[in-house]
Amino acid sequence: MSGMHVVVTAGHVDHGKSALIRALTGQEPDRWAEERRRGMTIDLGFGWLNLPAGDQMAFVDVPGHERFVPNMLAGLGPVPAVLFVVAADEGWMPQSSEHLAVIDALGIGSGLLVVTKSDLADPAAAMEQALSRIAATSLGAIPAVAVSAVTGAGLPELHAALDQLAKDLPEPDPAAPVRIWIDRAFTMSGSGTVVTGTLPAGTVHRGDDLVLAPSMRPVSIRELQSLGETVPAAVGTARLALNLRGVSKESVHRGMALVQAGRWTLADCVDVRLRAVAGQPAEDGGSWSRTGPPGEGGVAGTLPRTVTLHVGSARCIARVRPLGLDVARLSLAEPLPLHVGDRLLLRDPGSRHAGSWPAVAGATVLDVLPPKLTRRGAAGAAARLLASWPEQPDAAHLLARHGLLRASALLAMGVREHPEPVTGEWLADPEHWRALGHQLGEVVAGHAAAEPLAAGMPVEAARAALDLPDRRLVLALAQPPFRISCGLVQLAPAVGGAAAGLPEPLQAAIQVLRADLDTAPFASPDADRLRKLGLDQRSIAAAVRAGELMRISDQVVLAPGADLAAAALLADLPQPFTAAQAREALATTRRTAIPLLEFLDRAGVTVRQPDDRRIVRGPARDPAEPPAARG
Ligand SMILES: Nc1nc2c(ncn2[C@@H]2O[C@H](COP(=O)(O)OP(=O)(O)OP(=O)(O)O)[C@@H](O)[C@H]2O)c(=O)[nH]1
Ligand SMILES: [Mg+2]
Repeated sequence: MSGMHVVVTAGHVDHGKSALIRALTGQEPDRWAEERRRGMTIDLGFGWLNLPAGDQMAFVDVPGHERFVPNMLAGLGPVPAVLFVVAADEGWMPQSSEHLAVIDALGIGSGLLVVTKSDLADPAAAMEQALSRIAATSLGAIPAVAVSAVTGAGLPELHAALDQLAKDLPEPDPAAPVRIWIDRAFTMSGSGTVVTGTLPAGTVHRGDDLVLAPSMRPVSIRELQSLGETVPAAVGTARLALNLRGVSKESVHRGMALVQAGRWTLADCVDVRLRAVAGQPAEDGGSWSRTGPPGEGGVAGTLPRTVTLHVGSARCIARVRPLGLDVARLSLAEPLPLHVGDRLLLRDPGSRHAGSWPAVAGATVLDVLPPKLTRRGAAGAAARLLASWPEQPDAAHLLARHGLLRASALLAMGVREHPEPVTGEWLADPEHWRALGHQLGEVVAGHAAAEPLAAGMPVEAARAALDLPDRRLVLALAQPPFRISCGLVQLAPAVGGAAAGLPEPLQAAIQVLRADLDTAPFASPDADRLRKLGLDQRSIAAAVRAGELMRISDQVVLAPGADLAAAALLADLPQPFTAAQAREALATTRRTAIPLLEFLDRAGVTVRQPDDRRIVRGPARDPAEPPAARG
């Protein structure tokens, strides 16, 4: 099925891109009479050939003239490999720089340099110059071939180089979600609306249902053509013409995309990492300095407030809100089907005047559904978090930011792998989930204190109090000591013992605390937590008397037996040990560690030495009788 590759041309106006495609394929990339009359490409052209090794290579030919930059961008956007063309007689020119900057911004990593018009001038100088410019970009070191479209010199070498390029191209995932950026839409008599585009990865079949972004109306593929042949299915990479059912020609145009339902997020706000782009040398006389190299100010500060955003064959206006040095939030004038990890091109729309070309920056999408930045300091916190993310965030990154996500939402963000759901299709960040469990304890105990006669807190009230999007999350959070009964979150009745004599709300609060201390035995609750659980000094004293809590100091209460557990852990430290070592061994803070050590000193379990270090005394160090086994 596969064995097709798609390559896009790039290079200065008149440098021989279209002539090269003509020479390679025998097909005419300049489809319009006007293009042929003016000897200049205006819109995208196409052609394809059979490679020596049997694969097929399709070409998208872009215009080099500055006036048609949007068409050039629509061509370069969706294609994974380039044929970079420089004419031997003219050498490197302004649009060479511009196209290279676009390639670098989009992160295109595969290609070939073709120095054309080798019949007019020695190609060596142009080749050397071009290769050194290209080396500094995402293309890196690429092979180069000199050709003449007129004499045919170099064409066999070019065929061989294209064959090698095809072999070196990464194999796209046939199971990847489908997104076809539309580059042409037209009607064909008898068959209705036809669109063309590049399928970079994934598989489409005749009869498949897709949705048309951004309207997200469903369309179905009536017929599928690839390189002029009707085919039952196509696997990326492929050039495709799709005959669509369910859509009129008027409602489809370049920049829209056919996407697989449920697999893409229609985003109108994205957080991105910005990158300055190579290949923008000052001697070319352009306005590149606006985005410049990444100086101390970062890229974000150098961008205009409003940019033109390009992705695939689409473009739209976006407002830029810098969050940090190289992280920004973009608000899109029109929504686009995006994934995290997508590469965007940002241009300064203000610099479109004669003699210069637009400043360019690259951006990588980090979040397609970024949370609102309402709290004070939220922008700075977002920038710090996002700065630590890789170019391709995974489920753990996104969950750390969003706390809770449905698996389907994560899939639509472009992330297939995810942890086990906490309930249904809900995924949770582990730390956030623990904090929610904590919070549930507080609201349920608070409810019990406020309404001592109630049998429990209604699940819906708990959901609202925790601001959870689904009541099933409350059910999943209600682990022991909680339980759900008759739509109420209840604390399981205390298991007999001394606590049974305590008032119910106090029992409830103690159970919550003890559940906390079961998982983190030396994380003593702070004043705020005690207050939220409705525990004042009197009720704590009652709990201590009942043997439910252990008072270590005025500020520190732990579960009974915490002192012995601490002694056991401290006995395993190299003796003597410092307070900091003790704090670490107990996984707690100074607020708890110091009073606990002083408590142990007073109890004679530890001995404080003149240098402030301590040793665990006597039997605690006897391996035959570990202290944990006592009491
Ligand atoms: N002598 C010579 N002329 C060439 C060669 N390749 C292209 N040309 C001529 O250069 C001119 C421009 O060629 P095109 O192929 O239209 O250039 P292009 O890069 O497609 O130009 P745009 O699409 O407008 O950016 C035409 O007159 C071609 O005949 C070559 O190898 N040798
Ligand atoms: Mg051309």
